Amino acid sequence: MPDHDSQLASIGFVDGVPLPPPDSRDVALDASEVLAGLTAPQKRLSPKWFYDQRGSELFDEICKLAEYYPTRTELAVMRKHGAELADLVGPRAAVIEFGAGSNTKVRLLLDHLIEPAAYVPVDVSGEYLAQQAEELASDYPGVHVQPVVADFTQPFELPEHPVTPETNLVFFPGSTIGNFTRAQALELLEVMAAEAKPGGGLLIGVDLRKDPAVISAAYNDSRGVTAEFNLNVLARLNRELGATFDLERFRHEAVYDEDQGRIEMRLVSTCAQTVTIASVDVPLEQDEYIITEYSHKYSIDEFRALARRAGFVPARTWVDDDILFSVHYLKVQ
Ligand code: AVJ
Repeated sequence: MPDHDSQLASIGFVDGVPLPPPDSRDVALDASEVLAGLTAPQKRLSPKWFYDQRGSELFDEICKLAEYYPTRTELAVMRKHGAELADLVGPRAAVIEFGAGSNTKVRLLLDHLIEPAAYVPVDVSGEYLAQQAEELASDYPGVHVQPVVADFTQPFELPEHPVTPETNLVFFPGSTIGNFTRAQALELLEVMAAEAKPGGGLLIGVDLRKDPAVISAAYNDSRGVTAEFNLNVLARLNRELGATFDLERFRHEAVYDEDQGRIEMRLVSTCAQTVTIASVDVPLEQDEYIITEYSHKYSIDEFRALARRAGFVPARTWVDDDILFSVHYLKVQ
């Protein structure tokens, strides 16, 4: 039974004083999922656990790095082609965002769309979702904002709207699709096609295959922010699960596999050691690593072919002048 203070804290108040708004899209740690990953033959941790308060701040720092091109390039592409996109989508769309990400991107989208009818952010993190939704609702009074707390990798029910939208536009920016393997990405695209419904569409940001040196630099920045972001997940396991990771005994590594078209982020054990997590001893050999994230890269044709298999018809793809990043608009017929 939670005490009075923690009950209040969970609804955003301590001693009657409102807590500062959460600025992390925190996904709670699941001890059994953590342990399953760390006791598997190839040790792994899910990238969804990166984004505690500190991790979210570090990710914002990453987005400002000279070497990390995806965020600013995607925004520039959306800004440049927003009017054309709005014409293609048509009026009174319901925007269904998979994951409540940065408000900046959905604002840019809503600013371009013709009389957008609704905004439905879907995320597992209810608190962050509610805060983002509230901000948007007050700035876009004409848009019916209705957050849905759900795991978007599984089919979910769309809410009823007071105004029937003309069309559904699923929105999945940021190349978050890259976190999923190609097989998982296909499944997720199938869920998106089902949510968009015939006549609807998908607007998705996808990082492109390119010179491996450019990709490597984006995940091995000279200031070491990505390394700190990666290592931060261990600090979080220590704090929240009482784990005994010594951050000095792990180093960040990000390797680009050109054949697979993906970055593999790792935490490498610099010596033979044993870490305890929730009373379970986990031995690590020297140079053994934990995979913390995949970031898949696609060619334009490769992504379109994958989307076709999920039931989409590619309508338009926009890229920047340097062909670093792609934004696809795909339709369900
Ligand atoms: C948020 C998954 C798109 O893969 O580039 C950035 C996360 N990890 N630097 C990416 C990330 C390390 C990012 N995504």
